[in-house]
Amino acid sequence: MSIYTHKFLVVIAILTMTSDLSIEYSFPDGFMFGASTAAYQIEGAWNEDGKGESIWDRLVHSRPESVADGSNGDIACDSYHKYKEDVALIKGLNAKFYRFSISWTRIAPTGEMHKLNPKGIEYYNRLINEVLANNIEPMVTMYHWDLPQYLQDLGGWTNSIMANYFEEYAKVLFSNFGDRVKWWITINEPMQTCRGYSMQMYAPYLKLDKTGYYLAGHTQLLAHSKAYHLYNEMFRDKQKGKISISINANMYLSKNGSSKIDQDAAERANQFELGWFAHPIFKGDYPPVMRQWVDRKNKEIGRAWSTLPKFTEEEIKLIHGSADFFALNHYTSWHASHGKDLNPYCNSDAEYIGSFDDETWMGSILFWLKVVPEGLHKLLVWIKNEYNNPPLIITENGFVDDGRINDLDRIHYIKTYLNATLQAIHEDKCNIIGYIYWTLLDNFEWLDGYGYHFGIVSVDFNDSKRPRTPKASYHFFKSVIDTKKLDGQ
Ligand code: PNW
Repeated sequence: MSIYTHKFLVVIAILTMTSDLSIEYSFPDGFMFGASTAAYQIEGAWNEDGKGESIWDRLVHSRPESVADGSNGDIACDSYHKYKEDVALIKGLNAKFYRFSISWTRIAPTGEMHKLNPKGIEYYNRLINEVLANNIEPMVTMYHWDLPQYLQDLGGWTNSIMANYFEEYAKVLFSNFGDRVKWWITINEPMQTCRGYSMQMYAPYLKLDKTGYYLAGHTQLLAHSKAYHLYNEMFRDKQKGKISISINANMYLSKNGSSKIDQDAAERANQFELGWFAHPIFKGDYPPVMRQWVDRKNKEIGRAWSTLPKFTEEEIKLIHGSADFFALNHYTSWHASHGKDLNPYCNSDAEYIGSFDDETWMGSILFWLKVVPEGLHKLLVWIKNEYNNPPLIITENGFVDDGRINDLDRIHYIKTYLNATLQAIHEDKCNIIGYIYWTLLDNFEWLDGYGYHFGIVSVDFNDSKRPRTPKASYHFFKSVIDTKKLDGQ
């Protein structure tokens, strides 16, 4: 990027900061800013240095038509080779955190832990050391959707044995990297994993309806809690890190504000998404409304058992309390009203109709992503009240566009969502300790391919060198981190 382009973007970023926000709060001292990536979306080198085949490798190679532009992550941002540039970009932001994920099949090509791949371990050692050498804290996601294909052949997350495999994998990660990694996320967005088993939204691209959906969720909760307890028993005293699981959730707002039936529908939707994973961890067992409604739905169709599996008393205790902080991934809000919806995004067991037709909500190029910062504010207060105000890090939040460098809509999104965060901190005393933007780099956006970009840094995918160019939003985000304010004063 020429020096002129750079200056131009800085000017744009600063002009955009001129505040249209009514009250100007500051981020507290020690507030942790960062940016996030995921292995399959950026690394490339899909079969290099002994890496095994993951469910994403299998899907994109065997069914390329399942990805919008027929593309794949074989090369992606080539971060496997260019990781130092990625770390330098985090450094340039003055961010405290780099959240990235580890590719399970680099560590263990089949997922079997007695057959490790030393070169994979070396790669993450190099990456972690580079991060630390730049005074950045690594936050490591153990699983961001790239299950070893071999484990999928055993049934993947629908087989409860996966919890044992995950615990062994976690042990290898704690043993090899835990001396330097102090922030762990076991699983990224368990609900989205389940959508890969129920509605072909991701790999392994299965259509197992509610049975696969709830089973995959159940196993992931068990896997998460096993990793958490393993850390407590074998590593915590020495390594002194923190562990959580990144739970994603829309905020559902009642469509007809004061209508009780719609308010109940919105509350149900929140319990069926966020509560599905947060309730077992922060309160114990599945949300009562979820248990009741799913069991009743099964009865209605004459099934003698429930598709929502049951935890034993012992499992409930193990899962309860298995997070050191609340890790929230949040992008958008929807309206909910009572009724039956055919939209597969809306869980039909919960009987709510999801909509996003509010003309005051700015849209994006993805139908599901609307700009609703007040939804984040409400969600943060909902979490505070529901789970007794846990320390919370927003581990993902981001906006999608066509990849333009002068990304004013992204600046608007970040600014208004950070303003909502500041309101929750200062007006509602929500215990929010960090914000990690999704994502550092434009990358492989799963089944949407390369036409949809969330990055604050652009990557030229037509150039084999994959050059990176910071966008206006990068400069804007940096000035927020530097000043701790949204108005740049
Ligand atoms: C996240 N929704 O997924 C993932 O963690 C990222 O890997 C991904 O690139 C990013 O968001 C953008 O899609 C989500 O429908 C996908 O609300 C969909 C939703 C939320 C998160």
